Amino acid sequence: MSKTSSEKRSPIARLNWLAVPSLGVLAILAIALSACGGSDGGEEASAATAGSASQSAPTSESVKLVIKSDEEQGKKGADGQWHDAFLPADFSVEAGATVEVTVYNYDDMPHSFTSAGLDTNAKIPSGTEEKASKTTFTFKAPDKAGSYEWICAVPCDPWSMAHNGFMKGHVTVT
Ligand SMILES: [Cu+2]
Repeated sequence: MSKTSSEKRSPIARLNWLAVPSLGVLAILAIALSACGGSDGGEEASAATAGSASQSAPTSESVKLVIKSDEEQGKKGADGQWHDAFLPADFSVEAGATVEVTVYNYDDMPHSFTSAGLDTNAKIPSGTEEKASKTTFTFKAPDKAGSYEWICAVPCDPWSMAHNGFMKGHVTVT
């Protein structure tokens, strides 16, 4: 142990000196690194669909939803006011797919994603503006294409509960 601590700066200085003629190697490394960096974005994009790629037989897909309250300017209604909303409230899935839904709730009120047609009743606990609650649930998309309504069954923003695109919406099965 004492030998390591006795090592001083000279090895580092030597390394620097050695690095000068190997600029070509560094350039190649830089290119390789930037190539890796470039694929990062793609990696993230494919991560969302990784579930569908790995489970080949019945298709699976994932959907991410965010809930924001009126105070957090969730979504502006036709009445000109901000309202609680699922963002988005309407989305499409493939017929027969296993759909994994992840909901981030930034509202300090609980909500639900309830749909008889989709055989789903997911309770979504409250979160905070700083830290959303995260809820993941899965439903099987019907084999029959069409538009399936869901509602929030937890009493919340009355206007939102009465208007599509806020606390109710449609899942389009294609
Ligand atoms: Cu609600």
